[in-house]
Amino acid sequence: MEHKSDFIESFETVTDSRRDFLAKIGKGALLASLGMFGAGCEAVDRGLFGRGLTPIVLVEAQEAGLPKSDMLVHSQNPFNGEFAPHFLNDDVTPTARHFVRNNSGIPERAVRQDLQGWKLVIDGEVHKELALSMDDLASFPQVTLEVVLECAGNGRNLFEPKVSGTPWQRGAIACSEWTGVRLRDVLQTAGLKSSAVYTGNYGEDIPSDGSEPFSRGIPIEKAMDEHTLIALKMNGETLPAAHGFPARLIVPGWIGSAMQKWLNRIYVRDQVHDSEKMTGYSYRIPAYPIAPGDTPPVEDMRVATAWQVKSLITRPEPHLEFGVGVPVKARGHAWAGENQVDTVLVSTDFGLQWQETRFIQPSNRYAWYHWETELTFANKGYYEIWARASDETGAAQPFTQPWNPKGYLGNVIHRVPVSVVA
Ligand SMILES: Nc1nc2c(c(=O)[nH]1)N[C@H]1C(S)=C(S)[C@@H](COP(=O)(O)O)O[C@H]1N2
Ligand SMILES: [Mo]
Repeated sequence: MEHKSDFIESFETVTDSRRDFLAKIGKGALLASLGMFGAGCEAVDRGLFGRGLTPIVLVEAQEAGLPKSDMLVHSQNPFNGEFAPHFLNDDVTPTARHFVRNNSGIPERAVRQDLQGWKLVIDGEVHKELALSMDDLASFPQVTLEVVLECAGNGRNLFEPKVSGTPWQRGAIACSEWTGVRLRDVLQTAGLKSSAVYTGNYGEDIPSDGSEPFSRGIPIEKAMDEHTLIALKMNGETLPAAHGFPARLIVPGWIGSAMQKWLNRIYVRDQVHDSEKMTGYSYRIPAYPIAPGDTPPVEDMRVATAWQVKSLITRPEPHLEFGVGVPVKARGHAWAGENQVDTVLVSTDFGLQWQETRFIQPSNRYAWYHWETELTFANKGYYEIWARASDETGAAQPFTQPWNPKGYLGNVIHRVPVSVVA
């Protein structure tokens, strides 16, 4: 494999000149100057010079085929959209049903599926800096895994009192099949120094307004886990623009924000990554339970990592009507971050009695478990189907949502209302 350290040097130079350039001219002049680089000017959210000499251009969601049909759209630019749980019934979530969560625009290169000028740089606390092409990545062993990918803010809309941020209901979650190379194999090729403790992950969606690009990181132990991937394919196909073409991280069991899209740099750090999205109240939760509405001091906040045990009811869909005594098939999924799911119990009487469910093991570690059962209602009336998962550690889903300031890691039980008629 070729290791182009001169590429890294030219990057540093370009970054510095970009900073001067941006300081000297306003945004209008910057947009006008894009003409020089042959970039179209229809798209609104544009950045310039991400890495190397190729300018990075961000485009609006429509150019990436968004929204997907049946999506509940929260915002257009940046694009954020999810699916109602009854659209998430598949064992493996098709790409057409995978939620999308973006902090900025989508790189034009992703829309064009254009690899020109793209490299994945590995630098920082490594013995050998790497700048890998897609061909380089293809030469590593390829691994395929079904992995649950869930936004840290999934379920935020269920927090009381309300919190700011995208008001995700229950659908910022999916379990697709991801194929790519082990991050470990790539880091071993670069050779980690003993000072390496964390990664700082970067993507090509660099905002044009000069605000800090979306960047998060993971501890070296998680980066070296055999299940942590640099994914190049989703459900057997080249990564779609919205999901991170040409490469993204897959960090099984952890919150979605750890899974950097449009990945172009892994900066190995000798300290916990200290980007904006790793510090303050961003993707961080209180170290202890707090009263709803309280804001703990920032030094009591901890980086959010793995998800807790959780389940979803995908059948029946809410507000259907059933006949007395007629069996109703209920079904859904369960997952537990880095733990194994143990049981999913179902209740139709507000938790007085619980019924066991048939349980289908996941196809691999970190994939969805599936559960199913039949329910019969002896009387007419209003009912709620409740599902409650527990994991191997004995943890189970709460009945009311514990509160935190940004509405992260919500795992309150799912309740589906139905009516029964005589
Ligand atoms: N470069 C980049 N990577 C990113 C993001 C982003 O805005 N930019 N959003 C993150 C968040 S918060 C989530 S939940 C997941 C969403 O992945 P998806 O859009 O493929 O569902 O991507 C993560 N990776
Ligand atoms: Mo997220």
